[in-house]
Amino acid sequence: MNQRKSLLEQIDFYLVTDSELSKNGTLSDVKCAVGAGCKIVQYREKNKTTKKMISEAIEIRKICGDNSIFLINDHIDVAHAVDADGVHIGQDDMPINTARELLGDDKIIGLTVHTINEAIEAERNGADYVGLGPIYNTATKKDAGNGIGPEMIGDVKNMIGIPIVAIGGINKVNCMDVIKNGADSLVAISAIVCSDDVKRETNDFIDIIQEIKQCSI
Ligand code: TZP
Ligand code: MG
Repeated sequence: MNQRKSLLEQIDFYLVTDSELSKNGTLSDVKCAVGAGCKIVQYREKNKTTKKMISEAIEIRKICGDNSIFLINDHIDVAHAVDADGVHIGQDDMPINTARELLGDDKIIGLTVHTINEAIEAERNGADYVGLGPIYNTATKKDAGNGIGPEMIGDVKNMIGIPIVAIGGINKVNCMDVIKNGADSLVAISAIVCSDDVKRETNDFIDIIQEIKQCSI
């Protein structure tokens, strides 16, 4: 396993950017989260030009450096252009085997799943991790559907061996249940990018996640 993929085993808090919700701007959010120890960053932009995404992604790649994994949401071309560590794609994006052919075996591919069967299929098709959600109802992604509940994390965990990243409606209170149910990592978009102090919030999430993981060893 290459060095970037082995870093995947250590992830706890996972930053997904959202420039439309961000209070202080995406680059500031990434700097603060990485400064707090966040080991994985996904650049997720829904309404920017490819040119703009490439210029921001180049900056984010520098901030992530050697310590944090840097992934691009959806845009395989942008990931390739900036030599990101990989991509995160959804069920309706490019098929995972096509993405793998384009990116090669060394790159990380995360796939969004909503059900046990999708998770099994994701692992079978070579995903390096799954993003499972929405765990709770969320206003951040309009078409996310209803929350599937934290118990689903355990059900999926029983069936696959790759890391599970939980997403959707997660905050500093309910994140405890998310980790207790077996998530390896979690995303909290609005709870982080809408806060006044992204570094402190990220730190808090990392502390809570680490504490619960320690208890369950
Ligand atoms: N995918 C499933 S839910 C979601 C995405 C991108 C949004 C999560 O945002 P929040 O603010 O953490 O609920
Ligand atoms: Mg997508």
